[in-house]
Amino acid sequence: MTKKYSIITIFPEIVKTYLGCSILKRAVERDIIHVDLHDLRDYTTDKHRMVDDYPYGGGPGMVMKPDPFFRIMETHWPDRKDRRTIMLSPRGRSFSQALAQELVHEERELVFLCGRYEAIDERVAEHLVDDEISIGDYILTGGELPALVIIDAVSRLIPGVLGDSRSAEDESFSRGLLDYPHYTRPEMFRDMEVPRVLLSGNHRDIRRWRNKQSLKLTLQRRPDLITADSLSKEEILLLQEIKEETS
Ligand code: 9WO
Repeated sequence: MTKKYSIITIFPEIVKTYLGCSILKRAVERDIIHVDLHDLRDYTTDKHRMVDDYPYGGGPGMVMKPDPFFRIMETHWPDRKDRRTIMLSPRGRSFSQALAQELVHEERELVFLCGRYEAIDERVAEHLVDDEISIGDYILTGGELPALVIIDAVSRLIPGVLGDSRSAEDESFSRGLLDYPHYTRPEMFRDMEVPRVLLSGNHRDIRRWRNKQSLKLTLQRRPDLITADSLSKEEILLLQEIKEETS
């Protein structure tokens, strides 16, 4: 089944460019994903195709008008049950690998509303939107990049989008640890060597080394990711070793 996304934006070109490259391009060509782009200005009714207006109550900047959003939703998704409408917003719930997993299993079409200017009229969020999602605590100039971030993270979870052999790799992040260090040829670059164990051909030792490096990095950089119930017996032993080495 094709995964369907729709993006509502006043800058469809931004989105089109990214989706026309690399892995997502191939996924579109293979009908694994399908993306409809909608220019919000096509749903205005005035001759200047205005999508913004002054804020009631005053203040800086412009606010996106509700009418074009309501018109586009009524045109394409008259029935709410056919779509899950996502607004990209710094006040939304945080995007994460777990939310990407939830969205990849969503049966309904994913419809992304991308705002611009200072804000969108609150009645859009209240009446049209199922989820507000934030990709991080910063302000951008619009919701297009966050929509692409979400489509990217969700699409790579669909079987066949990446090489199939790579799908198992995701387990490491969904298990909640940082990735271990990677190396490729040459064995000696300038004066920098590849760790010997990776050249040993001993796959048990390699797995153990990688596991330990993952734990070490996670402990150093993201200790918040390590919780008592997230670790296996082997990992608890490795953690012990790391703590002894560094004390
Ligand atoms: C501007 C602003 C200024 C001061 C305090 C809070 C503020 N919020 C905004 C704002 O949301 N501006 C917008 C720009 C309006 C519509 C879309 N824009 C947006 C979306 N900027 N940043 C995002 C976003 C979305 C998801 N995850 C991170 C950022």
